[in-house]
Amino acid sequence: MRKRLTLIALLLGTLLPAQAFTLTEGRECLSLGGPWHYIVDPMDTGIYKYQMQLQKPTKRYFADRHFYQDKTRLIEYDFDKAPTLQVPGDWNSQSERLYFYEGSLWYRRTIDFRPVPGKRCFLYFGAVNYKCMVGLNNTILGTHKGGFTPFWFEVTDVLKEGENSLILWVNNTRGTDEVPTLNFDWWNYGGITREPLLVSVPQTFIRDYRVRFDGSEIAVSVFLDGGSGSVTLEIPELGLRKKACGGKDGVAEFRFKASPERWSPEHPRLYDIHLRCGDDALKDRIGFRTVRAEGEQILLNDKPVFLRGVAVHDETVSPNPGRCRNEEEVRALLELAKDLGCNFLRLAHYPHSEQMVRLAEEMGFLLWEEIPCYWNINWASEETYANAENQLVEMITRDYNRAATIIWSVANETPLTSERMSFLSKLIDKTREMDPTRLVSAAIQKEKPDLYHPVIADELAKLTDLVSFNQYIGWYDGKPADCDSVRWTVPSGKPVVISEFGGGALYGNHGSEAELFTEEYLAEVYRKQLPMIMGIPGISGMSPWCLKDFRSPKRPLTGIQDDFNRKGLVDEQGRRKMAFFVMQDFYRAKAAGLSQ
Ligand code: GCB
Repeated sequence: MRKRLTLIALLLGTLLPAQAFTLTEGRECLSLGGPWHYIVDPMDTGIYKYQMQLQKPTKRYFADRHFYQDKTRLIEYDFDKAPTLQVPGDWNSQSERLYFYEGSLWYRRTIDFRPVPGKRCFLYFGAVNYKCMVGLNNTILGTHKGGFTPFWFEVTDVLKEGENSLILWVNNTRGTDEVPTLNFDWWNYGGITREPLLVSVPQTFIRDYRVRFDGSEIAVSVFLDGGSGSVTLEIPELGLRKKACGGKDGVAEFRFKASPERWSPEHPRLYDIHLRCGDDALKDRIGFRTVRAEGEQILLNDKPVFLRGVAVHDETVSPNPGRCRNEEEVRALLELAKDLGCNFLRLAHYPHSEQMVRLAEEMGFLLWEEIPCYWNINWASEETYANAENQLVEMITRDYNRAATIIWSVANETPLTSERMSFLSKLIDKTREMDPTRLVSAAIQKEKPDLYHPVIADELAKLTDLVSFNQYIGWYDGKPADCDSVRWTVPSGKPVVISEFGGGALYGNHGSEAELFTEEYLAEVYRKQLPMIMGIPGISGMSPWCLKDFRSPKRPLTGIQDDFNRKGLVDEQGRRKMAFFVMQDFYRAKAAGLSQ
């Protein structure tokens, strides 16, 4: 019984403690991207014996045995002959038979390895949706759950010279107690969706570092792994070169006065930073800025900023979209947002890739990053909380040094219950404990006493730095013209950000302004929404829903939706709808200081 329980815990995914691993220039990384053999396993045959008794995981598919090498033995799988999927990449967009697939799937590739004496090796995964168990040479390294954040395992003692077998059991089954839960409005793309790497580092290496800037002082903490030593920090363009010793805990601290040029959307200035400790050297690019909420304003570098935003899913611009796999695909999305006139992105509804965050920073977007506490997750469950917190910690840990990120968001459209309140207030506390330098938010909802007098009454807004809410007047509530008569009651004293508004239209579908899903209707939603939004006291920004039509199994209307949520300002191929130009005109005028 005990054995069974341990294995079940393993299958369900015990949580790895979130650890940082800075992966920038200077790291020796071997990409494990490319074709991986896969076996679809809806019944978990690779784990269970035929009467569903759990096998020791190492007894079944992790053993990587081959039928075709010796046909006198009954082995009913062989990865060598199995088809392949590209990694990184979701499985749904790569094979028609996996389009709707939710369940278990096995991945296997080999790694040809030549050990270098004195080096340590780590396997790093950018993201695997949703949970996985990782085996190397028939040793289970561990499990991870949460589909959007990175994790890693040390494999120094498991790798061997020559051919190594790396196997992942991945499962994207939705679950009541999971984060997100059973019901969400995007595609449940499964698989090894972000790049896996084999990373080699010296015995003692710089695991991570954190930079803080308060306007006059830069503080840097450097975290060493495998020992301690003297750390050198250089920011050549500031003429800075400093040394500090890592203490017993392996942390080296720096603190000095500096006046770097500030990072901002108009001037996304990044500085090279070099860190050295013994044989380990890291190079990164970082920006310096301050952000805070003061009264009803968001101050970036002490000046009020209006967030000209748009909400984005991590999905490619393509007739057959999937999760973004590389910089080019991320860039295609960001260029659309640039053309729209944005200085801000809401990265919805889960952590996007590090590539996305870094490119957005280079291109001058402020960012809202979010975890998938979406709609109605199991607020009463301690495990669900631990999972949500772990995803939050992994997200903050990964992106702590990104100047572009100004908002951490803990939830989207969650119900007003006391269990949810205590769950989210704990998450907010955790966010502030990890990072007191950024704003904390959550996308809440309006109360609906009557269409014309919506009230934002959610107590959660008392705990966050912003009052952010989603509203769909002109789509889910009333008609576009109703916006003219709406009077909002919104808590005062904090900046207000409209985290969603919009409606649906099929690109190229034209008709009257009264006909739903036409480009004309959607353009009218935007024309009516914008003056209404600008009349809300404290308004400091907005992120219309959303940049691009995205896949969702909740949108089956044949001939119009065909499995796409049609609320994009562009369609899945990037073709601009009329509403795009309404928004673009508004943002251009706003940027030029011509509108309110
Ligand atoms: C929302 C959700 C978003 C949905 C959107 C819609 O409020 O936050 O995830 O996709 O509405 O299209 O209904």
